[in-house]
Amino acid sequence: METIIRTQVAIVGAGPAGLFLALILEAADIDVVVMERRNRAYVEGRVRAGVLEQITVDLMNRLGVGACMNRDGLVHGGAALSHDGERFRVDFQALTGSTVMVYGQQEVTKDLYAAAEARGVKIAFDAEDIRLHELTGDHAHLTWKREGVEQRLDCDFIVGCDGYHGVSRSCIPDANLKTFERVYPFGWLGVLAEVPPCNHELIYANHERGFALASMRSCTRSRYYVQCSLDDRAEDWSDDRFWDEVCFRLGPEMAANVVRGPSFEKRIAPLRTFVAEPMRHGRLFLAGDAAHIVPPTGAKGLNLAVSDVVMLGEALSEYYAHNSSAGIDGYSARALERVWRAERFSWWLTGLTHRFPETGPLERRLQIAELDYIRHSRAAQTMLAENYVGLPLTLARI
Ligand code: RFL
Ligand code: PHB
Repeated sequence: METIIRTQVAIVGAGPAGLFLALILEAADIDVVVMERRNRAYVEGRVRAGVLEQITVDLMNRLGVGACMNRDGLVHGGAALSHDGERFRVDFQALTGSTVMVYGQQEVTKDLYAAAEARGVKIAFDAEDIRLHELTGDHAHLTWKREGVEQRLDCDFIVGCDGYHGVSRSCIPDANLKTFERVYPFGWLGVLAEVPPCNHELIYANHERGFALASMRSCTRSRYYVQCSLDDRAEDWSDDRFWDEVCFRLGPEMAANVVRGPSFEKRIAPLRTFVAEPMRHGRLFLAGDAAHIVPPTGAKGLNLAVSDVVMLGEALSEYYAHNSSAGIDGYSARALERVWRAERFSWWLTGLTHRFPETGPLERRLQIAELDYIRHSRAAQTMLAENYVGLPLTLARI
């Protein structure tokens, strides 16, 4: 038997993009239903991003979900870059007036779920085999199965917030979608450990043996990454091997500060640059990782998901409050302009800090020359800083 329900906006995917959008629309009195393939514990358990731009911090506060972040998050006014242990700091705050917030995506997700539950936002978990129908007509709807029973949701619009591997993007005919993709020839092995961080701010380290990143979740919990081969498996990396490699790549001075401890999460993530455009097809909009992926080097992924849904939230509010399609018609172009800037930054920072198969002695000396240039050029540091803290939602023009 089929169950039919109706809403104004159906959101596919209850990751950060889907949940932020649901809360934005709920605050504007727009009816939403969120469909999630997994269960809540699974989504809350995913360890991912750690750095929030000011636009994300502002949105959390505007939605009234910022209390834990304001209490537990760490405000960082800068970060360090290093090569072979030679380290220098880029002062974001002095260069741009802005800071970033170190607060885990896992915590953001928990805060969003708590608010969604308290505000009665409808989220259907364990929704199997979601399909999107009639995207270009006036009868857009979704179907899915729950415990074998087919369900149907009629709606005005569908927003695909279902990540890179989701179903939404694949519903757009090839002829209507242009994609750009680069898969990097290495991965990041990430570890979480209940030990104090080695430095009070993040360190992005270029080393002859490959990239390393020292990050954190709190004053007692560290997050480290090392560039690894795509053929590696996390099991190949004992904790000892991991700590030895982190210390080696950060250089002896920082290594002396690294506190080792048992890892409680160890995983390899692939790196990808990907953009699909446009981010709209008829009554379907794409937002977040469903439309674009950045390598994690610039900490942009989650923040880009946020800028998309802020723009889409404004556009849908305008549509419902003023019966105007101008915002939804302009959404894709507006979002993509910022997406491409962040793609460029993440691609550039990845190129500057990683070892590629083609990195020979010449390429490495060029990387070091560029790092030295950044170290001694206020203009170069400002470029890095303004991109790292996040470009404004409406891009400045000179
Ligand atoms: P998500 O988080 O992938 O959520 C998508 C949701 O959709 C569900 N889903 C479906 N639901 C229904 N039907 C289907 N067919 C579905 N298919 C999928 C999924 O179960 C899931 O719940 O995408 P979203 O919301 O767009 O959020 C994007 C961010 O999660 C992502 O960009 C960041 O994690 C990227 N990222 C970082 N971003 C930052 O801004 N700062 C960082 O410091 C940062 N570090 C990182 C990162 C990503 C990493 N990995 C693992 C790729 C570090 C790493 C290692
Ligand atoms: C993290 O803490 O997980 C993190 C921080 C900065 C990045 C990527 C990941 O660029």
